[in-house]
Amino acid sequence: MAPVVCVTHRKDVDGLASAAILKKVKSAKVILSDYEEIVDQLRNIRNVKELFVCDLGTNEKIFDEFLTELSRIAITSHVTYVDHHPIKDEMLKKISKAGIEVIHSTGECTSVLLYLKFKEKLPKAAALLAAYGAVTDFRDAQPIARRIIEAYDRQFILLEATMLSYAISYRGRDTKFLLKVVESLADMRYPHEIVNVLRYSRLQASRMANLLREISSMGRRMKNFAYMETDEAMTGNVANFLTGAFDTPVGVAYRRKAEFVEVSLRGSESCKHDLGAVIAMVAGMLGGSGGGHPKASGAYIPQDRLNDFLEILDDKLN
Ligand SMILES: [Mn+2]
Repeated sequence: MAPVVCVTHRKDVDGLASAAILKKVKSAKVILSDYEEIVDQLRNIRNVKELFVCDLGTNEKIFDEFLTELSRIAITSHVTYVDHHPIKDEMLKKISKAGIEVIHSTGECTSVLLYLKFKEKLPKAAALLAAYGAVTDFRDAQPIARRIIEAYDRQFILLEATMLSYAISYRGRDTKFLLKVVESLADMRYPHEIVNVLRYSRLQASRMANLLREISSMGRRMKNFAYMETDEAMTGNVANFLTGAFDTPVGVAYRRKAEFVEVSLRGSESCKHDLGAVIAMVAGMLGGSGGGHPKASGAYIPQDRLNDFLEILDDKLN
């Protein structure tokens, strides 16, 4: 096992940019992860000098095992947990108490937090990595991210970050591609220069365009939100489109998987609810699990409770 390991969120630019920063500063070996994989992956980690866990919020369902594994690794290694997802104070305290270094803020995104920590050891261009993460995580108006972005051409950053985000959406399960992206970012290559990023981002753009055409005919409306079933992995985007197409404060998109449905919620500016808190409660009531941010959250709901889910959610969003 490599001396320094970084376990990071596979699904978005912030996670990959965080990994690239650690690859640059620490030559970290990168393990791509998500909420379903994380505990098993941590279980297999031993004999490392340092471990970084990045951009992976935890939830009630996995927290105990998550903490057990981090604590085990922390006995012999320096473990750092870097994240920006909302988390209960008591959970953060438990992580700290286990001897784990915690870098957490709900303001700035993970790549910005890591950039700040290692700024002295990074080339100047690494600020762009933090900027990409901030833009695609909607954290670009935060004070530090804003200052970083101001120093560059804003449109260049938006273009590069979005291109990367689209390519990742298109090939989100292609670990080989994602690791190549991390490596190239660590070499300070711009996203448009990375193999296949341009091509995949264009394909993703066509997919988005088709989806936009589809949404107004396939979406449905409850009293307090619009919803739609989709085969697309990008349920978050579909949820977002729904708020626009139906002019509702909340959009809900779901995708069927084995015995559950994967649900994404997105809130528009006019959404007055904390969607992370609402979905955690509703999912819990139905034997599923969920959580996230006030305007972007997600859940797993047992398939046979889908109709109940829609009804209860409509009620809670009233
Ligand atoms: Mn993030």
